Amino acid sequence: KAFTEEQEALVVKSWNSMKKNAGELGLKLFLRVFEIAPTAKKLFSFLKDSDVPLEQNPKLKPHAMTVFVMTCESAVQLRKAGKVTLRESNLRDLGATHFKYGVADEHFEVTKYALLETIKEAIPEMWSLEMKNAWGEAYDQLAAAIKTEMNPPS
Ligand code: HEM
Ligand code: ISQ
Repeated sequence: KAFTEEQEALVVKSWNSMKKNAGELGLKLFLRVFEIAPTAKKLFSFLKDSDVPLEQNPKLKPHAMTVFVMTCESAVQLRKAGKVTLRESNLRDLGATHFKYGVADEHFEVTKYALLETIKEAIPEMWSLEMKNAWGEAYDQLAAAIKTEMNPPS
């Protein structure tokens, strides 16, 4: 499935209007994921061993933004190269990390749903089916790339 220039533009345009609130949105994304899948909290080392409330965890915001930023980058790469082009080593590390912490396919589904809902609520006036599909496709391709590297380390 080809990723079009229009789709890239939809992702980049909406991200540009969201990124000033990136920390806030990232936090919302996390909370939404844990609302749907409370047990996913246990996957994150910095949440498992922490006494401070989730919203005050200093590691959360920078961490939470990565999914937004990387999905946006994925959209740009998909249009330019037709595939997700993280550096080979980075992709391998990402796969290894997610494998190590026990991330499952269902977690990727929940996170996709939460990501799309978070964007919709952040920019209701910009939201459209086309935008949903563009972010969804960029996320799917990125997730697929990570999953292919989710194997026991060799
Ligand atoms: C760590 C990105 C999906 C759970 C990370 C890191 C990045 C990242 C950049 C940091 C890697 C490192 O520290 O070496 C992404 C992207 C995703 C995705 C782009 C989807 C396209 C998921 C999903 C889950 C998940 C679906 C489960 C709900 C984790 C966990 C860690 C992690 C548990 C390790 C946190 C720790 O250090 O304790 N992810 N992730 N990720 N991610 Fe994801
Ligand atoms: C998965 N990996 C890294 C960061 C995340 C933030 C929110 C939801 C899922 C995530």
